[in-house]
Amino acid sequence: MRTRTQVGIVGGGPAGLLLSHLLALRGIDSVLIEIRSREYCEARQRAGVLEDGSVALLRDGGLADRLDRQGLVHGGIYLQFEGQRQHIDFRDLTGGRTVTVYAQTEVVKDLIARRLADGGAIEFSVTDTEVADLDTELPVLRYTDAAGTRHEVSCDAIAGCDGFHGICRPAFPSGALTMWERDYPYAWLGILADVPPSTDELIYAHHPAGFALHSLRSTTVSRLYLQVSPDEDIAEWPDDRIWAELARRFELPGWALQQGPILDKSITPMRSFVSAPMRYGRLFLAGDAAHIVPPTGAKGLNLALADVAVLAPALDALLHGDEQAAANYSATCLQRVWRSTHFSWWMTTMLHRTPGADEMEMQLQLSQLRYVIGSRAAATSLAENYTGFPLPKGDG
Ligand code: RFL
Ligand code: PHB
Repeated sequence: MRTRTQVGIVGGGPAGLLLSHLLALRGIDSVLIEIRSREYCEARQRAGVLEDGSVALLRDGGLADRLDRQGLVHGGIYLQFEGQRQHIDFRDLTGGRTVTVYAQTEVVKDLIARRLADGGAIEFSVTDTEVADLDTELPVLRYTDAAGTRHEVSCDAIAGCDGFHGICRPAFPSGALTMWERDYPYAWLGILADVPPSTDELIYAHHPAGFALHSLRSTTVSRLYLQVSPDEDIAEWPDDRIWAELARRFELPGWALQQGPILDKSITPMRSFVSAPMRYGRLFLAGDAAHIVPPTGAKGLNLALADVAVLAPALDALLHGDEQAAANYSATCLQRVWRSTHFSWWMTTMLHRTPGADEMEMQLQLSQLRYVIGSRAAATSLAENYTGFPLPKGDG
């Protein structure tokens, strides 16, 4: 079946879903295709921290009813090392900036519900997705829908929001992309637990046995992470072992980690990756399709949202004959991408134990952690990067 739309969107994660909504607000039609089912997309456990800029973007888009009611505003984080837990006060250091704890699952649920309520075209559970004719003015999106019908959609532009393993980045002609990549020799074992958080704000813990993070999803559900080896077998981690290891890495006199039923358990590899440019002809990449950060700085979701905040007005202008914002799209986004890539790498290498590293790594990390706690300038640098920089202004 042959059809026509203005923007074809590949991928129904936060980037693709928000883009389809921002375009709709500008009166631009899109078709969004997603290989997974709606249920799968809504249940996939990932990030949990939104920068103020991301919250404002969702609020300005009329998407924050539940976020404003259920999101938990945090004015800082704790850094734990050498047996002490130290607070970094974002509000004080940055003139009032905060972050909001609101799970990516909830952002995705809100976006899907809104698009469907507005009559938006989202096709879940598609197969055999292809993009073609990218350097023409009418690129093509092909897919087979859940009922088995093959579709060919002519588009004015295609947005590749299909994550790191998607088809859009590999559709760039060979030689069109430069890629930078770093794999880290550790992974995160993450759990979701049906237990109230044992902390009011996130705890990032440096420990000789490896990094640990205490995050949360609500006042009744906790999210915790342990540094493990990238080839770790999750079967080797029964619940008791996970709780014992978390208790060890967060240990503090007079404080106890509350335990509860584990609802979800998974291992995530850690990678830094940037590909540039984020555009080839009429194909534009956004979010994890173009860049990956290790989760230590809580930047992945925020970067994905920031990309599409730039892309929506750029596509609007392009569709109205003005090429300038589309020409600037990649360079505009990459500024933020590289800042977040550096910050995420810095947080990651300051807090994790490299397997086989000598004692010097530990001493350098502890010196840096003491500096962050002891110097207002160093703490401010962490705070302003963590809470995020203002989004570039859209041009219309
Ligand atoms: P997403 O969320 O990966 O969405 C991409 C969507 O594209 C679909 N897709 C396709 N659809 C159609 N055709 C194809 N050929 C397709 N190929 C793929 C996928 O099914 C998916 O629905 O990318 P997006 O929108 O750019 O959003 C980015 C964020 O999801 C991501 O940056 C963060 O979640 C990263 N991340 C984390 N970030 C944090 O800040 N804190 C975390 O704790 C955290 N945990 C994670 C994460 C990323 C993970 N992945 C990608 C391995 C845990 C995991 C497991
Ligand atoms: C999370 O809540 O999943 C989370 C929070 C902060 C991070 C990474 C993940 O740095």
